[in-house]
Amino acid sequence: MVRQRYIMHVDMDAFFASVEQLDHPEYRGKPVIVGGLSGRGVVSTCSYEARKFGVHSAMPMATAHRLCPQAIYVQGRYGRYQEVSREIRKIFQEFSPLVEPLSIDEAFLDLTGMEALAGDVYALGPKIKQAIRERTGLTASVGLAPNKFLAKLASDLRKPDGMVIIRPEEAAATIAPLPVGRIFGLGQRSVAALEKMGIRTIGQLAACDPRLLRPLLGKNAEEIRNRAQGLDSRPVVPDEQRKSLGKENTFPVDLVGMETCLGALWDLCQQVGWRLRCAGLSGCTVTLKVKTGTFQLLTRSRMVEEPLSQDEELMEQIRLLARQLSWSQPVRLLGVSVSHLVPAGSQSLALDDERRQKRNQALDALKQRFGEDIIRKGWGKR
Ligand code: TTP
Ligand code: MG
Repeated sequence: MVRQRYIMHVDMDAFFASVEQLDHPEYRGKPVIVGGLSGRGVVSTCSYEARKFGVHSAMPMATAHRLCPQAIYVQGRYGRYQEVSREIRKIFQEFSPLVEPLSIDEAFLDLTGMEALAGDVYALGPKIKQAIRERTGLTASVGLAPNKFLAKLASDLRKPDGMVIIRPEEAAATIAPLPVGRIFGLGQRSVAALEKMGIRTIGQLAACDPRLLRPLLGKNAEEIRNRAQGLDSRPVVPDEQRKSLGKENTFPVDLVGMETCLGALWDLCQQVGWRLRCAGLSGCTVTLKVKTGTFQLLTRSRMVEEPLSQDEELMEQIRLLARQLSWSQPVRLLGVSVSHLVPAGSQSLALDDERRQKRNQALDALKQRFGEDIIRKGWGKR
């Protein structure tokens, strides 16, 4: 019998804006918009109060001003958000030794094996929300499901401050009525092509003959149909085990001009740099990925002599790569990734010690929470 997996996805609510409301009580309950305030800046995120006016991430600031002139506009304070992110990561690691951070404010946690120890694994959802609230003063939304796809979808269903469990037996019925656009990795163009064929919901896609999907979705057809059926066997992979580490963003509205794109790339560099440093890694190759509004895909890579992990170093390479491209077309997606990863610092032995120490600390925390038996019963047999 296949053992049931328990995957949790945790995502902070309106993260940057919530931190601003936390630090400035006078902002609470009001529309708060965080982002680049200079001429061509874009919105990083906004509070739920601002979302009612139609403001969203990656929107040009000028548009946000038009939609919600009364909002409080704040220049992002990345260092502060990283500080909070570090605290959240500590909490994640207290709940599972297998944590895959996706960005500064979200992660997958593999809780498989906890059933013998924690009793009801589903009770860990409210517990992690409570720990986050108590230790950071912020709210998170949590999804708990048998795989990554369903867990991420679940955490998004009742945002903000949501908690959604999708049990294996409920998965098909829960996702069937949702629009196909909810499937992560399915782009706008594929959604439009499916809609043209009358396939609007995930349920319709799940029931569709796979031969019909191949011409529309290409090599991803089978994977996407699996997702529509609620299936996803991808493991939770901690950053330390990755071959490359990156972040990309598809913008709700195409970005125009190199300056605007560089602003968005700086955001991405900070996120990638942060993940590298959290994982104790540096990288030797930097790659810039650009998808234009007409779906033309361009990538440029550079190797560096000294492995890097600092945001500014990463951005310097990205600037050099950006100069190799023409920015005459609108940009739909930007990505930054770093590969050929090596342990940060030249003293690899010292780092091994550090890793071992970190692992032992995580295990001690687990033992304290669930008793000495956790190691033997919990993670031995995966
Ligand atoms: P998200 O989790 O996508 O958004 P959010 O936390 O602000 O709101 P939600 O409640 O919907 O989860 O992103 C996390 C942070 O990353 C966000 O607070 C700001 C930053 N970010 C950008 O800087 N640019 C972007 O385009 C996006 C999507 C996020
Ligand atoms: Mg979030």
